[in-house]
Amino acid sequence: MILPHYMNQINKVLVANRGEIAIRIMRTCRELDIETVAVYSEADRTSLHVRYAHEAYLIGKAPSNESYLNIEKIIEVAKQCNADAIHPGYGFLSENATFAQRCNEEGIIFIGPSAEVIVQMGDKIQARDAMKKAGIPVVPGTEGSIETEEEVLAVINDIGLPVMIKASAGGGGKGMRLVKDRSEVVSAVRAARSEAKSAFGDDSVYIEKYITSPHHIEFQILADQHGNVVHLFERECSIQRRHQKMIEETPSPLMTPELRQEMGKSAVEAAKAVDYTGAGTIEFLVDNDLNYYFLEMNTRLQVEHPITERVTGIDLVKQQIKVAQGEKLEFIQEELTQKGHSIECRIYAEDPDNNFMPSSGKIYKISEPLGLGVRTDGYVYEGYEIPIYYDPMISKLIVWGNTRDEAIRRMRRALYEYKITGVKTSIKFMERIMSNPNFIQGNYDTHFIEKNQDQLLSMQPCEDCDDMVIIAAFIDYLDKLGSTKNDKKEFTPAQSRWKKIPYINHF
Ligand code: MV4
Repeated sequence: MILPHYMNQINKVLVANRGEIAIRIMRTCRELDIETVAVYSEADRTSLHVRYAHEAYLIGKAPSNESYLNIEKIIEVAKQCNADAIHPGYGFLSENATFAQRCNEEGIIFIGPSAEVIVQMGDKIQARDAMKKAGIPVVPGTEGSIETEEEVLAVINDIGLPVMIKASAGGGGKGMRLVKDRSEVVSAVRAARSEAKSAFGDDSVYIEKYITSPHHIEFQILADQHGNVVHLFERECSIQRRHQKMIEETPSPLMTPELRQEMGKSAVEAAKAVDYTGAGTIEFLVDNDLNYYFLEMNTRLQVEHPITERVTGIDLVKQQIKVAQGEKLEFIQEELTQKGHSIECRIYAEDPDNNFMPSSGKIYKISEPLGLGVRTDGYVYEGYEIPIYYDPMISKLIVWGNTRDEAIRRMRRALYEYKITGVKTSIKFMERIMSNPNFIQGNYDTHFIEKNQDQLLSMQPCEDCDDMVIIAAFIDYLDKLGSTKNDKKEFTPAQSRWKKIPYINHF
């Protein structure tokens, strides 16, 4: 397509990331006839994103601060290979304002929002104040940061206990302390401050009323450079463990059409209030009475974006690229609908039966699910050794169904088909969640994993049966191979007793 002169056509994108998201971004680039450039660390020489890209450049040693976080090295590669734009993916430099700024200075399009809005939303106190000014509901609490113990006690007099002390530079649960009693104030503030200081180099903190058992519901938004903003509905992200999301779904089982409309309107207003551009997410806490409160804004493409893509039919990476090169959004709010139901399970290389310990090693066999309504976004292959340096998430399994019930059944079927040997994975833990009565009823909040841990962590005696069946079949296959010269010996399929035993995931 030929763009008007004032727009910058993107012809080559450098993807400043690795793993599944690097490949996810490059897939859309290929569909748009955009050339792709991979960067990789010494630990990623054999990674799939390197092979998938049109060009690939080594940028440093395995630790991310010597490679995927090396701003100047990445900019240097982008200039050398004439990339028009950089897509940062999620994590690494995706919410780094300095990086966005450096791209601008070098005339490289940063596929994301402005450096200014990254700074503003990265500071939770500033974000909160901006949203409050714009009339978006925020959790009752302080305006600005708090300095003294007296200030904290005065706020507690005002809003009551319990409260949360939160780091302004925080997010994802770091630098956060719950205060249930006035006697805990001093130690909680001190702990939050020192954690924030060492993690972010900024020890400012603020206070919010503690919302008991909230839902974490976020809205996807898209904004162009011409003032148009739409939302692409919600994602229910309450199923998490230690601030690590495990399962996301859309629509949220908690949502009503009225609440969706109201929260969607708030999400669009939030984006407009800060002149946001690109794809972003407005996170809300929703309490049991369906009151909702702005929590944080994520200024990046998120891990869980595929479920939104599946129900809206919109390629979010394609839209990011289009608005980054100055195009107008090609749809209005009224044209967007949610069709059916989508669920994502994050597959981690970790052992759910050993306190979710990361499980590194070589992938021996992998067989991914296929069939109607199934998508996997991954990057590992047989023989690949998962590096210890990065996130243990190895793939995302995304399903779609006409109804929530159909989506859950399809997810159970797809998890059953998913076979990975060589490393431990969270697949069987996901199977248990998909069979949990509370999950099936849509009856869950951010405390789901703790509340259901007895059922979720109990080892089902027959869960390993499928592995046994595979081993039996493999032995049988070897036996068959060894007897090919003897044509008379017939191949008899392995008979499994284990298959006859009913177990939780037999449906
Ligand atoms: C809260 C909260 C309750 N009340 N704030 C955790 C991550 C950080 N981004 C904000 N978090 C929370 N903030 C108030 N005022 C409960 C949480 C929280 C949580 C939020 C979203 C998803 C999972 C969570 C798990 C525990 C606590």
